[in-house]
Amino acid sequence: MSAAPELARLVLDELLPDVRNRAVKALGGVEGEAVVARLEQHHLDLIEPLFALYDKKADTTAFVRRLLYQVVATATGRSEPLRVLDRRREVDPRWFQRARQIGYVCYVDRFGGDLPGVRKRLDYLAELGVTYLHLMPLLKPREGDNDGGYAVVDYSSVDPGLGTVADLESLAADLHTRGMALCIDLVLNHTAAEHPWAVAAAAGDQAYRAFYRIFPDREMPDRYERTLPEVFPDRAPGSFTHVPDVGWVWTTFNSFQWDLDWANPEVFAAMLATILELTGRGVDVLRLDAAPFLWKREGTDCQNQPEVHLILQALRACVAIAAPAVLFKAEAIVAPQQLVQYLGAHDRFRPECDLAYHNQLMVMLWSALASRDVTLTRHALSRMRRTPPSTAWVTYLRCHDDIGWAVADEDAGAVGLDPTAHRHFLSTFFSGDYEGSFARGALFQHNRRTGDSRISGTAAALCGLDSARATNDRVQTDVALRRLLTLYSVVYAYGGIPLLYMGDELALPNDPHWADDPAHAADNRWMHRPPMDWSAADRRHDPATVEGRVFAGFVRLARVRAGLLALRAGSPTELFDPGSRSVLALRRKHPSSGSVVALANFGDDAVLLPRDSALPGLAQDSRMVLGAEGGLLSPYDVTLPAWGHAWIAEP
Ligand code: OTU
Repeated sequence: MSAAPELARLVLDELLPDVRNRAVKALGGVEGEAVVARLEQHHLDLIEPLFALYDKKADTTAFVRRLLYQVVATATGRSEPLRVLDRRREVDPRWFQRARQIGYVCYVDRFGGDLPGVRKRLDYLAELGVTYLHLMPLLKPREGDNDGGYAVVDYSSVDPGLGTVADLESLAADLHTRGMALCIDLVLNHTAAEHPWAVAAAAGDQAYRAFYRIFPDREMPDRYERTLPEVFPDRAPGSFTHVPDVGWVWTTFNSFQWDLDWANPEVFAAMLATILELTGRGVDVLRLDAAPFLWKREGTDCQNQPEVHLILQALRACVAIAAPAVLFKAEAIVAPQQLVQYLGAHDRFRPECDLAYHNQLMVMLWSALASRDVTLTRHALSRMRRTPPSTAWVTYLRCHDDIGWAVADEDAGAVGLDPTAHRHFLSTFFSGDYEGSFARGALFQHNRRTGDSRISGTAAALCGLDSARATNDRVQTDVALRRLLTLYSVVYAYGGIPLLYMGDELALPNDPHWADDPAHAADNRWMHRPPMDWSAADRRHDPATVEGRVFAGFVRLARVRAGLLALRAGSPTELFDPGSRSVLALRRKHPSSGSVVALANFGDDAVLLPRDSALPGLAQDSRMVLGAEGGLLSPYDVTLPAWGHAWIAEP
């Protein structure tokens, strides 16, 4: 990268006067100068990675100049309401770390029918304290099976079944009026096979062939596949698809999802244009789908390559100049050591994504639930590298995907578990096949070669609610609900933006009709993507119902969380051992407001924690702010019921 600073200087010297002219002319002196300042602030974070990625392929100077003009044009063309958001968030760059941030994830059609329908449901979300709405893929997908929208044919249009671009803009504006942010998916790794770029490539257009990775024969695919894991071994084995008259196309996921070749600078430019366009629609957060897969290298698993991070850093810098209100969220469901890097936690910090899914927390919560033992959970989470204070996790329990058992061999080994056996136990337990298991999930993508499998099922079903309801067992129903809320109490306390997955607030069961749609029948992830049950939602204020109890639990979690400064993101979470194998204990500190301790019991029995030994250092007049008992904290001990939880706050 040695020549990059020199190049950066050149570019800046040449561009600055012109950018200043344009920006001041478009936005006036105050705002125009801010654009110039952003360019000065971020240009190195843009130029260095681009230089490292593309210098051998393109005239980097000309390429950078071209991109920067696009970026500046976006900045100067932003609407006034969006520039107000830019301004606010530049003044308050940690806005997304607030304790009052609560996320909600849903499918547009399954939640509200269409985008205008979602607008009508915002009061419902407000009841849950939601400040961040992640709408599942909504850009125009291919017809038929499109992997839940992750196979896009047109990044500039909204799926006509869901609405229009204007509807998206109106929804974003509504959300902003309510202080809510909008997150949407951006599928960066691949397009649909029917995307015009892919169609042109298939027709022989050389420029577009270079957008994808297409091989004339099996030689290279075979070489890559020696070290490539399969993502969908059942449904879409291998990582390449033979397309007649075209060749072998790299398709990491389904055969209709063609991987883009990010080694081609024109792919970078094209996706940047897409991103810049979306920032203009009022989108606040882009979920970068399948980020780890962007760069391929023979002899590796083709995930988390260093170039992936360079790409994200360069895109990040572009957006920081063009639309500083907008955040990136990494969807990198990878091992913990690799995961933190998406937040910029490399040996040297580099601004990268602002948010990333804490999939390790998610996996470790389920692991603790099945084993009634938090030793592995505590060990694995404590071992993670600290994340930069300017970033935040999104914490979650369930999402639309399967659960893959990302249990690191060294973590399992360190606590005396056989990693393969433990992963196998988790799959067997949550599929319900394990003797005495309360869970009712299903195996996803069982790999006959490696023996690995993942799990599908709603949170409620995995917590035992479906099995309890099937036998009308009131006691087990109660226990299942406690498990669900206790798991979520950790998600809400961990320090990040907690994401509530649509339907969990009503403990929705697995969708019994998931396979009825032929486009879904081969993919059992649809069992945990049930349509919103609005008649169940109508019972949410009735405490005599399951829905009423769960919903009230979530409302309470949100309300209490919002008042606890220590739960804001941006500072480390400390896990400690309160002297019980079944109790996960964590402490969050805030410099001015005192700490919060969150306790979650994963055991079948109540646990009594003597205050002196289990919770040392906690201020005498601390209060129980959340928990079965509520109210005052005994000076002597804390009792956690089976599957119960408690939050204790220092005054
Ligand atoms: C993502 O998931 C989406 O969340 C899935 O719904 C899509 O099917 C997929 O991309 C393709 O677009 O492997 O099993 O490390 O784990 O990107 C799901 C990230 C997946 C991958 C993740 C991927």
